[in-house]
Amino acid sequence: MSITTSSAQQGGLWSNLALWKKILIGMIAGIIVGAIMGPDAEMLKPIGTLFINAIKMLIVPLVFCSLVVGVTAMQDSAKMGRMGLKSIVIYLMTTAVAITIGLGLGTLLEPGAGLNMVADANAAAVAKEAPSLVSTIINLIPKNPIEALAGGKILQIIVFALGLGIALNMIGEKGEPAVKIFNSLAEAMFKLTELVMKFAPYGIFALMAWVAGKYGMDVLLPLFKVIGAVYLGCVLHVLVVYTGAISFIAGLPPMQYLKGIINAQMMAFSSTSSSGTLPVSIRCARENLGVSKGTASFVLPLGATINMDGTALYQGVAALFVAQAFGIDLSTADYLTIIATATLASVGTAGVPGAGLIMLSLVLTTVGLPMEGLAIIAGIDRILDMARTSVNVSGDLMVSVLIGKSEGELDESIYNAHEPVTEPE
Ligand code: DAS
Repeated sequence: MSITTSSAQQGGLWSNLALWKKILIGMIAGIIVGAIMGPDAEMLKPIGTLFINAIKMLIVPLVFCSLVVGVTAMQDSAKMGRMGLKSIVIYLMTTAVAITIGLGLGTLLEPGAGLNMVADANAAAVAKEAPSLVSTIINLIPKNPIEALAGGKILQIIVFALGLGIALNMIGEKGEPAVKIFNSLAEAMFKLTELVMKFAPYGIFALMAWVAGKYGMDVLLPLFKVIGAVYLGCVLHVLVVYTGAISFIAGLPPMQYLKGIINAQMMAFSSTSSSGTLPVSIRCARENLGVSKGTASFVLPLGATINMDGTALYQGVAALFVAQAFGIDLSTADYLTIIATATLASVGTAGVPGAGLIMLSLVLTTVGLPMEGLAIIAGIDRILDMARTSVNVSGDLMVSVLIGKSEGELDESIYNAHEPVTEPE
């Protein structure tokens, strides 16, 4: 008699649950255990600290390698260069707008206000000298890139990676061996990120237990405010910025754009992966929006790699949530640093589930905000990732329409073939 066991029985229910479900269970279990244990839950914190340190371990190599790969992914032909340049200018502009919306909503809604959390003594004791704007700009260029890498000076690492990527493009064939190495290192770092995230449920369990034990249950309400702020920001960004660009820059009716991208948005929302949504994005661009094959197959993969408006917006909200939760006032230079870091770092965010959380640790590190805040956000990260990935993909498709239109590679008969959502009388 053959005994068949389901994969769940073979692997155990836990091992077959999706990671985000495990994280959610870890978060809820942590809150319950923390509520029961009270301050004694402090004993669980080291497990969470291990997870936070593992996340920190990823930042420098992941950002450096994925950025170099992102830049060298561009072709060097004149047309591709022109399209690449146009795409990147639009990407960076809409990303800066997105993070400004995030910071605006975070300031307006104050999701973290009243939490009065205290970070570790060593972190809280470091009095932040607000760097002047001039010194922030001067410090963008690393005097010693190795020291920048070793010291985790993120903005300097980003600038060096962008410069190295451009230089590798310019030396052509001679740069190919190095590009191959960076590609495999980037792949390895994505895999290591995946491995670290497997530990997330346990790390977040421990951190949420510590948080709930120390602060009580009133830590939950602010999380719902974070979700509300991110979702509101995402909807605003698509309905105002993207439809505005389609209407006023491409001169096209926006309803066809919104209708044409729905399938890609659904895929992005459920998969939380821009890269995983690419096949659907390319089909939407060509079959619904009339973008040519050449433009779609260049702009969309580039966008899935380096255009993450939803992620940048989320980082604005999350950074302010952490600052408010720990009662840390941010200076104007801090706000500008967050805008610069999140805009540039979104270039380094991989189009895979949860990548934005890793980038958030980068933004928090850059402005000296406590990493404990990351663990609180991590518990609801999947819910936030669904919205931000949908915006990331919507932005990629918007740019493909603008580039297609500007390069004369948009078939407006296909674009306008879509019946507008409200049938004309
Ligand atoms: N999930 C990422 C993406 O695929 C975005 C993120 O994690 O912020 O775009």
